Amino acid sequence: MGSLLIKNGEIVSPLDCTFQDIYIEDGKIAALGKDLDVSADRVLDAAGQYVLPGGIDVHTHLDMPFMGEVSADDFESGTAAAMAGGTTSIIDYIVPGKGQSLLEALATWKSKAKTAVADYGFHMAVTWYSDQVAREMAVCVREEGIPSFKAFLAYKDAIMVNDEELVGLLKCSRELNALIMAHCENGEIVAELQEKLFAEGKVEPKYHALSRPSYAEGESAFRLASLARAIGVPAYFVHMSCAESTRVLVEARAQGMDIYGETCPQYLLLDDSVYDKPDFLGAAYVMSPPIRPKGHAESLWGAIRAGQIQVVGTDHCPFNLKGQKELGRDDFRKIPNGAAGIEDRLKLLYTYGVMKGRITINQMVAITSTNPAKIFGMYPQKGSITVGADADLVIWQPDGEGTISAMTHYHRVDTSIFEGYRTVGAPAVVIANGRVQCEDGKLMVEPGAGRFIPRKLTV
Ligand code: DUC
Ligand code: ZN
Ligand code: ZN
Ligand code: ZN
Repeated sequence: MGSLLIKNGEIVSPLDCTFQDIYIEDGKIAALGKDLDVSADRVLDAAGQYVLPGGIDVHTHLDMPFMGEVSADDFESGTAAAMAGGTTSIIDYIVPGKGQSLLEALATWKSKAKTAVADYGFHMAVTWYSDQVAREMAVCVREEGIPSFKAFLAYKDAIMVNDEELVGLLKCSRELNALIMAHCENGEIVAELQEKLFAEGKVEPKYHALSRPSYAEGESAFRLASLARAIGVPAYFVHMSCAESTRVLVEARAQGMDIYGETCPQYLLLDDSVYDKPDFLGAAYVMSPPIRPKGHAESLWGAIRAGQIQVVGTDHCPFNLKGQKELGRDDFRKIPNGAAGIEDRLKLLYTYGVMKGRITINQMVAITSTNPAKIFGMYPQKGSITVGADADLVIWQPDGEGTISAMTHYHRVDTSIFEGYRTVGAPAVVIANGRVQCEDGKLMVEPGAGRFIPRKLTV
């Protein structure tokens, strides 16, 4: 593998910005310093640009069977879109069916991931609980490099776990030193409201949102925090969307609990008026949790600024409007839940976070790369620009405007929930494991080049 020298860039970490050159050899950062006197196979001049640690998206669903469909991006197209947007590593969810062996599901996901162009890890969803599940969780942690497990507290009669199962899971995580993450929405409340609305003839996409109120997220977040507290383990709220779960998070942390929070760009930037779009276009925004009424996003931004929410992922889970979402034309309950975002995350956070003064560029690096690497056991190999770390880097061009559109994105899906959104700044060069993967918007990725990242928790 060749060597690479990045000169004159402004390196951004969660704590500071420094002007240093970066010398890369054999896929790793080999030297850092002012005016490095080394020769390299290629020299990139990053004057006037930032150098960020490669983005890490710890919430993706690639090639995932869900609600009778399969998410539209597979590991190749999904990780290629990620690279184009400056995200060089992902953690994807393995979702076994109820009663299915976790290790059997793991084998399926290993084979799906063979075409990944970016490095990837796995979280394991636990959709049922038994002694067998506990034994297989131990194998995941000790032999497979998978120390994080997700419980769905929604999707009743499908993948939801009840409180007894959740308690089993939390106790098992204590023994294994693993992290339990949860999709917090009360599945009983959702099922009740779905049935009521549908019986009243309310079938359009907007009723998806009305069947999943923010109080159902708050309840479920409080329940998870309380159970984790009783059992004495940390916990992680995935895709937080509202003020209620934010309050739970802030309060639990104030009481000394190890609880972490994640949100996504759609909850920071959109409001529920998206469901009023004509011609079934609201279906593109059908995801869970749903997009919230105005006001909730400000709580999320505040919590990010205060360091209470540590991670912004995407919950990238695209479904085409044609042929997939439209299966729910007469029944919002049948619209496959999810949307794309893996390619857009950094641009959106830079434009609507950093440029709008809501967060600093250092905070952007923290929530998109360093914090996820630390929380999920990939640091400092990932998420840091230090000697010895993987050379996953983004040379970020701070100006230059663009527009997000399904016509031009690399996501393999026919709609964008950020259609028409103006962006400022973009990744000029994306480097993963020392190789240039994307330059000026042109991808140079190699299917199968992505490597599995075995993880071990340290925080
Ligand atoms: N929510 C979604 O919108 N899609 C995938 C799974 C989830 O929890
Ligand atoms: Zn979820
Ligand atoms: Zn998800
Ligand atoms: Zn897009």
